[in-house]
Amino acid sequence: MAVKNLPREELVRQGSGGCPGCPSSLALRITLKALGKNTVFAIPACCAVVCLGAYPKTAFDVPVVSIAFEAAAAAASGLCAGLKRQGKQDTNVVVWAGDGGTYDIGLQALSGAVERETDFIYICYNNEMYSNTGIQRSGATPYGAWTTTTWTGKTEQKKDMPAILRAHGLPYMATAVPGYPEDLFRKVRKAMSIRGSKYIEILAPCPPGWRFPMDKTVEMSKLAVDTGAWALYEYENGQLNFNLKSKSILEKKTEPKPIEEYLKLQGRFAHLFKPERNKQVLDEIQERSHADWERFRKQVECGVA
Ligand SMILES: Cc1ncc(C[n+]2csc(CCOP(=O)(O)OP(=O)(O)O)c2C)c(N)n1
Ligand code: SF4
Repeated sequence: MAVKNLPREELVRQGSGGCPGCPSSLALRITLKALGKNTVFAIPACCAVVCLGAYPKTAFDVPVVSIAFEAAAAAASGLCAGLKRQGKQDTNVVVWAGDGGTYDIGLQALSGAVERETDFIYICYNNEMYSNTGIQRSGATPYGAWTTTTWTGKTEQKKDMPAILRAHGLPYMATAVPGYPEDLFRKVRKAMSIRGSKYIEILAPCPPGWRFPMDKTVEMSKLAVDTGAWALYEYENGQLNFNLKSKSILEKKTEPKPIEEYLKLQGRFAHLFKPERNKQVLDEIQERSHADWERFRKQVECGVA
């Protein structure tokens, strides 16, 4: 579906407290266009709930359960049980959480809800840090990135959260970026058509946290895909299927752009370029990315995800 054909109805109202260029708010608008009004959200502590949902004003045009940081997926299980009891099984139960609430503090609840085969969609908008509380590192922060708790660059690699989810044997998972709204819309609609637990992870380039101009959010998310720093794919029936530019990178029809082109536009990696270029760390990041793609190729070849 082309962007111009997406539903006109806006379920994220004007006047939210999100920063200009907020990737979470942008992705949420697209996601809600796919979900429609028959939706209830469970949202843990994160930017989305603070910026869009603060009482007595709210930018959400659907009901939201604002829940403790660690408990969003458990709340979704409860919502599903309550709706089932009321005979309302056609309502979309959706968690919208940051990477802190997903990779770190909400992981146990998420794992439990998926194991219980809760019929919900869990969406992680991954801005690769705890932005709401002042840009601290999370389990999703990439190697080398500055945050207020990794002053000289993170020295550990990020978790492979999608692989952890796939290991739960869930029926559907997908990745997306705000820069390709049609792709995100289609994936949300697909998740809605499948029973059981679905997981979607959206890369969310955050201008204040990543230190780039606020009019570049869409561009940054597309550059993540073009450089292979972020892969667009779906996992269904035990198979991985790559989408858009990521498909041609996987099939070696397109060479990804050098990852430096993506990193050098983000102030959080400025220490890798100034006062001089840190060849060792930049090479490590590039090699790691190549290795990730080789692993994807093997997984697709062998049909093992
Ligand atoms: C148990 C608990 N610990 C810490 C906090 C403080 N806190 C609120 S939001 C937040 C950061 C959330 O990070 P993330 O989930 O990545 O979402 P983002 O802020 O990036 O949107 C933290 C640490 C809290 N509310 N509850
Ligand atoms: S800090 Fe980032 S994720 Fe949070 S509201 Fe601002 S742009 Fe959005």
